[in-house]
Amino acid sequence: MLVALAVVGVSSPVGAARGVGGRESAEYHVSGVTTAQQRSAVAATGAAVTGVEDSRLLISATAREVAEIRAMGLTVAAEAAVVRDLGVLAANDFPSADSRYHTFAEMNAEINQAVVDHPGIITRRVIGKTYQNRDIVAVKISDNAASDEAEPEVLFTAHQHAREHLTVEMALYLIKTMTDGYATDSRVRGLVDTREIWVVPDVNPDGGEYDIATGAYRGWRKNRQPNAGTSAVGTDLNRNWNHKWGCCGGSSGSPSSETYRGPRAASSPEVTALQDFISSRVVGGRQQITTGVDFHTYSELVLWPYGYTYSNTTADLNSTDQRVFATLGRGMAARNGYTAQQSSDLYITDGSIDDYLWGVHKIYGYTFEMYPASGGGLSGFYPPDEVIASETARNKDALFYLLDHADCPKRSIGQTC
Ligand code: LU0
Ligand code: CA
Ligand code: CA
Ligand code: CA
Ligand code: ZN
Repeated sequence: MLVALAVVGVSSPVGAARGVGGRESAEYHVSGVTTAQQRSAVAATGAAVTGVEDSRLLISATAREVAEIRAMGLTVAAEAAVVRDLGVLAANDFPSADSRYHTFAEMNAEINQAVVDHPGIITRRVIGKTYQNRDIVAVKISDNAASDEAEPEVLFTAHQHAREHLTVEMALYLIKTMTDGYATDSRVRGLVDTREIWVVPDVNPDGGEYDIATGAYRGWRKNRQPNAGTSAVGTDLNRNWNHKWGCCGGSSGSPSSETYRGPRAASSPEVTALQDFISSRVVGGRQQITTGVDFHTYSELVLWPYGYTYSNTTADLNSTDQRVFATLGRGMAARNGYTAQQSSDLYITDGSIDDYLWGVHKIYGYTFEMYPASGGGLSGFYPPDEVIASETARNKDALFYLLDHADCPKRSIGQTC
């Protein structure tokens, strides 16, 4: 899938060893390279090795270097699109064993199909653009979806972290369940008729596509926004939100860190788009969104704010609020088998979405850390696609329980609204 990019330095590389952003080199892949000796020989031409796959090398090379590599008997082919940071955007796809995961294009196709199949109860809008100019898509599911009705609104977001691909599948499962189920499932119909359900299935498509661009997983976490004065790319979106940003040692000020918070709150276009969208749901002085879940992997946890402090309560999160958070959180965990806890019980974070949702908008926002419970470092981020169906459906009752309470979260502790 070719992705149109509005950033500078997009090349038209087919066959041409023409520079990107003033460079003499262009991007290629070399096939049939399996040994260290072969890789060294390629590198000895002066080509820069930018990625190693099973039997392919990704390189930046001049025309002369390409000719030398071909003279060794190796096959060299141009990559179809290149961004200025060398992130390869051609041939983006999951490894074939994981083909049930959705690429950004496949995700959009699925969303568009849901809109075609279920006019009236689902609408799609673009709420902003990523750094690399991809659409940040929000869908709304409700009866009379095109109208802003006086119904409690619920926000589901996924994929702030690039390598957490299972979360996109979670969002797509939710969309499918609420639309395909509308005609036949009375519980679904009851929720869709009485709530306005927002789903943002991919907050960080730049990072997600980058993670799969070489055909092997990169383990990427952040977005793909460059940082001034360094070659280190990316901001951790879940440290970039504008509440207690950078306050408390729960993020890094170093661009090379996986938890880099960015140069200022909401410095990333992705977080800015989401914050603006959430703020736009203040109608008549009242925030319409009452509850939400931001999906991550992994550890099988249900987390609630605050993340910036170990305190259970603060001046703006009183003991009643805390009881509601804990009760709904435990109620969800009882339904999906996760472990429920305050976010900071895991570790201190600052600038997270949940802290923003409560701190700024008084939205009961949760984080789900999905399957697996544990998984040995990076591999836990890449469960086989065989688990998608069970590990997304696993959350249905928990999410329905939250949706049930969206009109009055305090009902969970026996209070009226
Ligand atoms: O952002 C994160 O560090 C999350 C946990 C917080 C929401 C508390 N963990 S993750 O990055 O592994 N998904
Ligand atoms: Ca598989
Ligand atoms: Ca409605
Ligand atoms: Ca509304
Ligand atoms: Zn995450």
